[in-house]
Amino acid sequence: MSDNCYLGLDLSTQQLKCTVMNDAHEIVLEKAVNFDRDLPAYGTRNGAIDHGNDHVTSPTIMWVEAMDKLFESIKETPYAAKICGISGAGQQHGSVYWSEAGVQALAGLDSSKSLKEQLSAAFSIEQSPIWQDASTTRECRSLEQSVGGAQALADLTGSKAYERFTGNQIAKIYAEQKQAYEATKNISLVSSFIATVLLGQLAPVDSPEGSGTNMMNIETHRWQPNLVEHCGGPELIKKLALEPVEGGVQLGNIHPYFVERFGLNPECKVMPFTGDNSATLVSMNLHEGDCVVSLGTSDTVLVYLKQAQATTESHLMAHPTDAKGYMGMLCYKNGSLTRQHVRDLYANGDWDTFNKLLQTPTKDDTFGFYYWMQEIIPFAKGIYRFENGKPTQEFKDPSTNVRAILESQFLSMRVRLDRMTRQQKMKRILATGGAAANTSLLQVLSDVLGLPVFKQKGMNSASLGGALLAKYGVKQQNFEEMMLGRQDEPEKVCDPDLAWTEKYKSRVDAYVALEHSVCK
Ligand code: XUL
Repeated sequence: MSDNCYLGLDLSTQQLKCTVMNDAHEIVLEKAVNFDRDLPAYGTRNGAIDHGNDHVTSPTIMWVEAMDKLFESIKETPYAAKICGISGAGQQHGSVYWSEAGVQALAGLDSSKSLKEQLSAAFSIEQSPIWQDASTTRECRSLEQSVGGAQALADLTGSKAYERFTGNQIAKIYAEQKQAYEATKNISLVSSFIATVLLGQLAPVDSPEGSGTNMMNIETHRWQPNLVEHCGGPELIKKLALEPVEGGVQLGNIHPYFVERFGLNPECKVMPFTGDNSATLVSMNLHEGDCVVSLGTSDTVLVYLKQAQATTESHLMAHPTDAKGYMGMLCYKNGSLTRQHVRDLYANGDWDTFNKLLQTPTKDDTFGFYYWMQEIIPFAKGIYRFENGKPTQEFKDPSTNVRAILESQFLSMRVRLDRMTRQQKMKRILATGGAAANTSLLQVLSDVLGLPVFKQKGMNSASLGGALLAKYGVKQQNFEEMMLGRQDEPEKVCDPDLAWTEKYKSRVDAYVALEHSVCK
């Protein structure tokens, strides 16, 4: 076995993480820079800045400084010189705006200075809009209209128009910040931004990331000219500059800056970076009938589809290691932060108390909908409760909220998963993300979906997926062959109580009707 190592990075909402893996796929190093804790000067909360009116950003230069810090700490380990490939993931949809000066600074990086020192004037827009931004509804409707409606756009790009999707974010900047837009030489996504810094020149997005823009054709994996022009005028195609590429291609060697400053190997290859969700899919090496439920800042449900049809409530994205396949995805904004909010209000801010309260399922005619932040599916905001079938400000026993939020989140997954997979039978859930550490919560998930829940070792699935994509690119090998015999079997953590599953099944119609009523 060689001494080679592979580095996976994950620039997520709250931190920049890394996983270093060896050829036997053993994790030899994990590190993280947490934005709120380690870079407090930027004043982020959970990694983001909320400007009100659903406008949410992160300071781009904070991500640069996080790269300085992370590579400083990798340098101190025995692995820096052994890393022969780097790939990784970024929170999806977020965008980075490079100025002409920024592009030049990148090409001439000087290893005696930090990245932050050299890139502080590199961005024509200093705050990157991120996936939590929901301020582009007008742009969304306009884009859909331009092609004949929401379903038509979904058929073309894999998704109807969503506020956080990059094309709509760019369209808002194009309309409202003309000067800054004109001063923008190139636009990266969060994922391709890291690859760009590592290469010292613009890196393309990969096709799964292109699927998160509302501007890429989901069949050809190329930018769709009429959509690109609708979002950012005739000059946008020049700012995007490069067509999307497939996972596993080699983009080039790492910039000498990282060799001189952090001791990386000059032959280290950089592969395209992907989205955090597609990287998670890679780390789980999904088989037919597997469904990933990732419980993090956002909750997502991921499936591997060989054939698919776009719907207006789920996403169809290109698959990171199968250019002909798809990743089907549901994405909820009210994930862990909203569960924590309910824990703080009703369970003394304590997970043990929360878990004890979970032991009593709610009654048949009790439902809650917790759209603390503007939700994505359904597009709704606010908290709504129903007891004895009637709306109520608060449950008679307020601790009911604890069980109600989980039942509601998981019933939504159940209903949409059926529609997205066209009732194709799922066999098991692979749970990941921070909240997957809570087995009581996973039991509710298992009961509502009627499926056993499994977990893989290691919690940083997106950065592990990045390390696997790095190896995939270095070895230029078939992905499934590369994974043969190299993965620990996931461990079963819960079996569903099928009597409860039946009860939930009988509640689905009432749930759908009430959800519909609160979305009006
Ligand atoms: C997916 C999405 C979120 C982010 C979180 O469409 O918006 O899951 O990728 O990092």
